Amino acid sequence: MRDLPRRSVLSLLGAAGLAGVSGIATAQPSPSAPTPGSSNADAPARGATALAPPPGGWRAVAEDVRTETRWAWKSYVDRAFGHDQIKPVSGTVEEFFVPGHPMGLTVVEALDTLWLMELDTEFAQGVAWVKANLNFDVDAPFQVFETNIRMLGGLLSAYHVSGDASLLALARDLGDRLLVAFTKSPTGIPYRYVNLRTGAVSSPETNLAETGTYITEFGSLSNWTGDRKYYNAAKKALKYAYDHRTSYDLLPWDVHAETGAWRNRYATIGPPADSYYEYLWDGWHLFGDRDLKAWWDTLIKAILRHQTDVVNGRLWFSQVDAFTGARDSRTQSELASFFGGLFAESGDTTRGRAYHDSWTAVQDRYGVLPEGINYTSLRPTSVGNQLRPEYADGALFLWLATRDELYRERAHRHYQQMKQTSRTTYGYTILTDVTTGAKGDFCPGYWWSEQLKYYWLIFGDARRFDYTSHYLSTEGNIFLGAKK
Ligand code: IFL
Repeated sequence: MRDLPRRSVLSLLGAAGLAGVSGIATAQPSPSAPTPGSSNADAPARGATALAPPPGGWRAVAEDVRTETRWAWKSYVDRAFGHDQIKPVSGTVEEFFVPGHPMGLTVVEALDTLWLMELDTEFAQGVAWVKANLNFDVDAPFQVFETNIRMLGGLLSAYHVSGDASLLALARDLGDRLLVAFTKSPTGIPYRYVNLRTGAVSSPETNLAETGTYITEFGSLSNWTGDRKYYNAAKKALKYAYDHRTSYDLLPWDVHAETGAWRNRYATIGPPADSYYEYLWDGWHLFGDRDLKAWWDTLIKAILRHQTDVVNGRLWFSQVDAFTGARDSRTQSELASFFGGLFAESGDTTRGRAYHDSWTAVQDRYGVLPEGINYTSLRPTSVGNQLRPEYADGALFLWLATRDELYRERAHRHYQQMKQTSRTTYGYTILTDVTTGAKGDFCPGYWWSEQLKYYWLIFGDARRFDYTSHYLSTEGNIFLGAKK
């Protein structure tokens, strides 16, 4: 494994399935994918949309994002400091991992965002809390996937931006405790839960995302500690699922960690599969591992061939039977909307744009994306919105790849809409119904790590972010590209 890959790669993604998508019927595949770890830094794409920036320019929008972050952080510190999540309507708290046992989730999720925004007092306050309080010797089962992307990822990104060795030591301690979920499994697919103190594992019934969303956290831990065991465990789990793909090169989304048997027949790009695919690309991007690139190429080609579904001129990806390729459902989870950005990162900005366009039609209709839709009618299948970042994530990575102002416009509308619908007494909250605007009382940890950061990077021309070489994890954690 190498620290910083330097190879150029060829895009193996064709334009299959795009014919008939509104405005891009003659779309061609992008001639080449970006060098891993890089993006097209300055050049706007040919055909980029000429849009006037808002009054005051994008910098003013970025400053507003920073002001909102500082305000929400103050409420969190005043009302909930050290608790996993604030309930911003009532000003009370909620734990995420273990009932009644705070792990400071919001602190850990927020750290690299605060640093990138140059909110140095707040960053120092968060790091001080972590050093004084965070302890993983807890006698309780922790969900391996969530603990990895949120806590391990948050500590690693805080280490990346600060170079503070005590944060890496905490990350290593946590990594060792999580690793047991992999090493105790006969297949190498991790159990869903591990007791962080005793190492007792539970819940072998798992899924694709919880099988394969580790390689960038575990790989960065390997790079920074010099111990390859974390990378190897994460790759083994990815490989097990890949090696057992169906004859259609598709992966059902549920699997058993002990037997390795698929637990259902169906393939989706949404949850609970989504970030398995994301981490194949990301592992190649970050570590230059050719196996991961080859697995990505095979699986994405099959997804494009069997799951592409163009309805009313819009690009979607249906749920299909992985053993026959037959369509099962025309619903789509909002969580899949980050794929627009993932396509762009992999060099396919045409398809990325088309998929982001599809979700833009949903945003235009409801203001805020519902958790799920039937894409033939665009009607919600689930009317809530858990303060989701995926559409802004897609906008950022499409903008990084093309520099088309269109994506800033879209991210700006997402931000404005969030301010209008989710801002409340002590921060930002989820919506229980996007069609009525009814609010819940809960601010998820990822809000601090994801959309605040995505907005800051897309509007801010951030001095501390390397726009030419960077990596953000599925949780938005930065493992490459902090400019100190
Ligand atoms: O934890 C977040 C992360 O982006 C992810 N899945 C869902 C969350 C945000 O919606 O991988």
